Formats: sequence, C-alpha cells, structure tokens
Amino acid sequence: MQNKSKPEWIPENAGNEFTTSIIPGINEINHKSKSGTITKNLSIDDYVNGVLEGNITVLSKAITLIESNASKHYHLAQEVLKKLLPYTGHSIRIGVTGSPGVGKSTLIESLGLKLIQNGLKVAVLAIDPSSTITHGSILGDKTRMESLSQETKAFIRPSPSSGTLGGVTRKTRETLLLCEAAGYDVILIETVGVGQSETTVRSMVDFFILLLLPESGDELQGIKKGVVELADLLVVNKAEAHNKMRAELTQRAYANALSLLQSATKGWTTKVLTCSAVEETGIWEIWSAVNEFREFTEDSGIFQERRQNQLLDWVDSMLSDGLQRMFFENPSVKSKYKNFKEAVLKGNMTPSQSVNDLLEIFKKTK
Ligand SMILES: Nc1nc2c(ncn2[C@@H]2O[C@H](COP(=O)(O)OP(=O)(O)OP(=O)(O)O)[C@@H](O)[C@H]2O)c(=O)[nH]1
Ligand SMILES: [Mg+2]
Repeated sequence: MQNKSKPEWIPENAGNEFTTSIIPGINEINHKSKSGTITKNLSIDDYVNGVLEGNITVLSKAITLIESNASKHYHLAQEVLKKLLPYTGHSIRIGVTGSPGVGKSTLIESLGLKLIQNGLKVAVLAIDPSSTITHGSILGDKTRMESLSQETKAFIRPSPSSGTLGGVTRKTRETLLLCEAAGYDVILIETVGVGQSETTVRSMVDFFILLLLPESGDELQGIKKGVVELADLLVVNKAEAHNKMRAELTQRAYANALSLLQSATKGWTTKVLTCSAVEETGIWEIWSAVNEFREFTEDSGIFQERRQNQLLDWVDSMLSDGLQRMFFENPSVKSKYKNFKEAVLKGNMTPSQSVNDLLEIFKKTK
C-alpha cells in the first residue's frame, strides 16, 4: 500500500471526516491554485464565487466539503449548492459503463482530449462501488488519464472513497452540479459495470454508453439484457485491424438483440458502434451520436423530462442519505447498535428483533 496524505485543501483542524486522500506520484495539476492566494477557511460566498469563476482549487475544496461525512460540512455544502443551483444544468451529462478493463478510462481520455481541442471544458467523475470497500481503488484511473489531467480545461475527480453507495450517489450528483456551475460543458461519469452502480449512474445522466469487447460467436450467447436496456449507445471497443471481424460480429449480434429489447429512451433507437480508444478511431462517431441524441430528446421534450426526474431522484437519494445519517448519529442508537449486533451473533436476538428494537429506540428519541 502506498503512503497516502491529506490534500492541501482540507482544513488544518479537520478529523477523519474527509474521505479524499492523495497518493504520491499522481499528477496534482488539477488541485493547484492559479493565484496561490486561497485562504484555508472559505466562506459560503468564497466557495460560490470561486466555483463560478472556474477556480479549480475552490472547486476541489467545494467537492471535498460535499464528500465530508460531518454534519457541519454537510450543511455548509448544502448552502453552497443552493446558491449555485441557478447556474447548473448547462452541460451534457454522459455515463460510461462496461466490464473492468474494457477501456472506459481510455475512451474518456480520448474523447475528452478531442472535445477540449474543440474548445469545450470537460469534467470526469467516477463512481466505483468497490471503492466503498477498498477505499479508493479508482484513484489509479487518474494516473491512467495522464494526458487529459494535464489539460487546464479538464477536471478529473475520483470517486468518493467511503460511505454507502447511496451516499456516494448523492455526493456524485452534487459534484456534477458543482462542475456545471464551474462551467464544464461535458461531464463524463465512469462506472465499473457491476451491480447497482449502472442503474445509479443512469439515473443521473442524459446519455448512457455501454462499452463492450469484441467477442467470438460462442461468447455472444450471454448478452446482458439488463444493462443493455439501460444504454443509449453501445460501443464495441478495441476494434483494431486484427479484431475487426470479431468487433463487427459483436456489433451485429448486439444490433439484432436490441431489435427485441425496449430502448432506454422512448423513441430513440439504440445504436451500436465500434471504436478503438487507443488508436482514436470511431471517437467522433460517438460524439455525433451524443449530439443526435441531444437534438432528438430536446425536440421531443424527453431531455427536460429526464432532468426533472433527476432532480426528484436527488430529493429521494438525499432523503435516504439524511435518514441514514440521522439514525446512525443518534446517541441512543449508537449506544445500543454494537451490543445488539453482538447479541445477534451470540443467538440471543434475531436480526429482525434487533432492527425493530433499534427503530423503536430511534423513534422514541424524536
Ligand atoms: N487494444 C486496445 N486496448 C485498449 C483500448 N482501450 C483500452 N485499452 C487497454 O485496455 C486496458 C484497460 O483500459 P482502461 O481504459 O483502464 O479500462 P477501464 O474500463 O477504464 O478499466 P477499469 O477502470 O479498471 O474498469 C488498458 O491496458 C488499455 O490500454 C483499445 O481501444 N484497444
Ligand atoms: Mg477505468
């Protein structure tokens, strides 16, 4: 395990409530202050103005505030967000999922660099459900997106590395809004294609890309219906010359399968493309599909409708996150929680009994 240290934007007197840590050797260009004159303790207005100016140090600090699990930071973060909300909503939000190693980060880097060359500002966020267990495994991605992280118009933020998936979701959603307020035109969210995280990311983006590998005929039997049905675009990556046949076979098989499935977005026909993130071929076609989708959904009103639903999802995820925090921070619950779990292990209490009793204790203290 490498040595980790606290980033410079964490207040001096802070405890363990900040989840972010820095591993030496990672390019920290995103976190450097342009002017070098940032004070340690920022007021709400300092945060708001700094983010609106696109100051990367202040943006990083504001995200750290959002990622904090401490109540006082939570309330401050919500005040900052409230003031920034009117400036959000102007980006296109794109989710990228796929099995580990399929090339999500490489594709994001390749697409991101092209977009920057075309004058756009690009933010990359990550949701890594495994990081809630391994505490930040996706940090490696930052080193992988080396070229992108050198760009002043790019902002890369790894997944918050502790808390429940629900907590991570709320934090990512709010981070996305901060990035929009800071003027990023395109927000790319990478998620490892396991379990719940795909549904989670789908619920916070406009456009969802599923990345696939070229496969042989036999392997194609097991098309994952669930995640395919979430995607607006399927892309077979690693489609270089030696893989061309397999990539096209995969492309056709998925196109056939899609004709039998429901599309993720009403009225939109999910496309299947091929690309090579490494050789940078087929990347513009992906961006064209994004634009075509945007035009189509804006005309049909689905774009706005989805954004409204995302706002409501945010309410729900905040509610469950808030309830959970309230419950586990409740002193009466805290004092019994550990004992009850031990009692369950010893067989002196059933799991449901312990849950009921804890809920009763919680209700009585309200
Ligand atoms: N040949 C080839 N290799 C690629 C391509 N895209 C990515 N790779 C390689 O595949 C490996 C994994 O790429 P990543 O971009 O890290 O994949 P990922 O999906 O982000 O992986 P995780 O974040 O670990 O889930 C790396 O060694 C890349 O160089 C491609 O288009 N062609
Ligand atoms: Mg990756």
